[in-house]
Amino acid sequence: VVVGVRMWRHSSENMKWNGTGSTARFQEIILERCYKYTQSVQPELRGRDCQKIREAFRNAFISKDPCSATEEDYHPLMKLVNQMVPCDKTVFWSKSKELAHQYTKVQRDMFTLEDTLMGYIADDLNWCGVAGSYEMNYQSCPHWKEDCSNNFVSVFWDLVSKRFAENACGVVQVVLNGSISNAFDRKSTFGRVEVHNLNPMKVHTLQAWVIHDLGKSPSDSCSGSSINDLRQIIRQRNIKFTCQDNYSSGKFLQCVKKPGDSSCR
Ligand code: N1C
Repeated sequence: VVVGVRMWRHSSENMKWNGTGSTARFQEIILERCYKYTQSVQPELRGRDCQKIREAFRNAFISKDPCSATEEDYHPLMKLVNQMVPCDKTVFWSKSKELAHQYTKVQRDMFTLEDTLMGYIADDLNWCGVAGSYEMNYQSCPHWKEDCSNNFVSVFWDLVSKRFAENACGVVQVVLNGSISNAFDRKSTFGRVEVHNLNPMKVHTLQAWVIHDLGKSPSDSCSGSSINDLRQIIRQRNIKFTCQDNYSSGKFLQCVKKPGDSSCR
């Protein structure tokens, strides 16, 4: 009976959050991705110690209150990874992740955040611990809206997005989704974090590409009010702004995937 009560208490403790739990095999995935990235994706990072990176990642959140994450928790991890992207090669995106990734896959020298080691390792994963325990919580993690915004996953993406933007230089690009009503959203990570952390001393121009999904009617464009918001914010920051609708190489990528579409002929 005692054992039963304990187990029940244990699992109810882990079920308390409203978000999805940690990704199964989180630790192994981190290590596998780190090896793959440093050995074959960007061999320039060959010197990075993946065991140490995994340990620093784990130490950032293990045994801590899952709703009290701070940037400082991730500083040891950031120090270990520390990667620069060459000027003119940064690609931001918002609500257009797949397209942006297709683009950098073909245009091998361009980088989205997921083409850097930190983004590559964490992409699509979920993680949280349990206060005072060395376990991860695979049952549930804090939901950003329903539980707390200072959870470890949100704080991680805000921090790495901020650093990614701070480090950008030259001409930088953003792929925006013209099939939604606000291609630029002030509340997105791009609008809330990245735009405000571009360094005008280093970033000359922001080039926006507004891409519509094939078959969907366009809902926003360079002349729409959301892009106008972005234009104003960027110009106020003394950075040049350009915008192009249905950028032809983005179009090309869509057509490679869906060659039968009428707009591809
Ligand atoms: O909120 P968003 O898009 O505008 O964020 C995208 C923007 C990109 O330019 C990236 O540099 O911010 C960076 N970024 C990621 O790279 C990333 N990978 C995975 C931000 N968030 C990222 N995620 C997860 O997707 C994360 O959980 C975050 O909350 C979502 C944001 O996706 P979005 O709204 O399409």
